[in-house]
Amino acid sequence: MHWAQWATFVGGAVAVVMPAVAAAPPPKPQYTPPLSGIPMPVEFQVLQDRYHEQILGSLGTQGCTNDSIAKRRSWDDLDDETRKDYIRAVHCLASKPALTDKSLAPGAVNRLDDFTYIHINQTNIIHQSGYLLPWHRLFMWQLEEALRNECGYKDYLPYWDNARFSADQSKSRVWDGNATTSFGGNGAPRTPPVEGGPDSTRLLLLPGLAVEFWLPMPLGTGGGCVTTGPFTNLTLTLGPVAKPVRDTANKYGYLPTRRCLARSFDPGYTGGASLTWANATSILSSGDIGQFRDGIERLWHRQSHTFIGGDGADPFSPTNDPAFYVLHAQIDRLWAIWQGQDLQTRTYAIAGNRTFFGIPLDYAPDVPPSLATIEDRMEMGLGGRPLAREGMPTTELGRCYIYV
Ligand SMILES: [Cu+2]
Repeated sequence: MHWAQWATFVGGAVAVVMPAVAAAPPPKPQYTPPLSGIPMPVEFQVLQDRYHEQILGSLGTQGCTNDSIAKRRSWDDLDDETRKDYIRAVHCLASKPALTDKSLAPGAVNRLDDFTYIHINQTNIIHQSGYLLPWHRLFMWQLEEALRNECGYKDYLPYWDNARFSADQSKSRVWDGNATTSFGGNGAPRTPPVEGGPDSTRLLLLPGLAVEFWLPMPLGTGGGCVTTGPFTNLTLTLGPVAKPVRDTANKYGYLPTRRCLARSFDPGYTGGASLTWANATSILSSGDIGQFRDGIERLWHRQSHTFIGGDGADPFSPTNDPAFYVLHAQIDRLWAIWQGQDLQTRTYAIAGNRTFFGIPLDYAPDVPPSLATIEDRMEMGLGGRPLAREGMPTTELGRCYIYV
């Protein structure tokens, strides 16, 4: 694809003026500042441009091509019809029966719960490990396929461009609380109010590890049910899993616990100090996958979840919050841009242990830490057991998408 054509969909409404003289060099890609949020700085544009060039340059004339490649876009750049259609399709999955075996998870009621079940089941293997990126890439592709094939969604998985809204995340169309085109806003304040304010933390136990691991979680500014947007009546049944007490009766939250969707926005992760363009650019400048995976997990992924708080911040069942998928699409986008700086050496790069920080699991406490390889199998749920390397390219093995 010619840069001029490319820029028209990258920039949306951009009109690229063709040179008057046919022999003149093609115009440089035009980046149009968005209508909202902080424009993409030039350092990030350079990285994104190279990713686009590399991916498009790698495509052939069969399978995934320049014409067939899907564009995953910022939620803030979709039109309202597409946003409404996405939300409709999420509700559609929430209304279809779960496929997960009831004996595995009695609380799995609907198709969204199938995704939450396997995320809970794999949490200690797919976070702070080598599988973080390929597992979630496949996971979200499966969700995208379900939205499209089972519920008729026409577009592709959008992402929450949190860098663009680092000054105030609530200004993003993801969080503006609109009844049909957003994911809703903050949760209601806790009643009675907690001591210590939004910055104080409580410790949550992560079950399943051979050591006691308590995760500090800020209390945030909400904590109650989401009161705006299209998910105010969403009923959750799986989770919560990370709790302030040891819950031996419902260790992984597989038993039904009917409740609303809770959020607790954390002011510590909005207001310009984190989730910024500068931090994203810095993470993308990582020279190897070990540095990149550590950076994105420690400096981006965690902050994104903690900003949302509530159900979306439970490390096991954050998928209960439909915003999980736009959050992780942004993680996937940053990985794709990193890979796209050098597809040859970076597409299949992997670094990390086979479990959460290499900690043995409680059912196998004597297994020493070992390193993940791209030939390892990953559990995707409903019988899917692909190799890690099968979760790495974005334009092969049935996948065909690019982030714009
Ligand atoms: Cu996850």
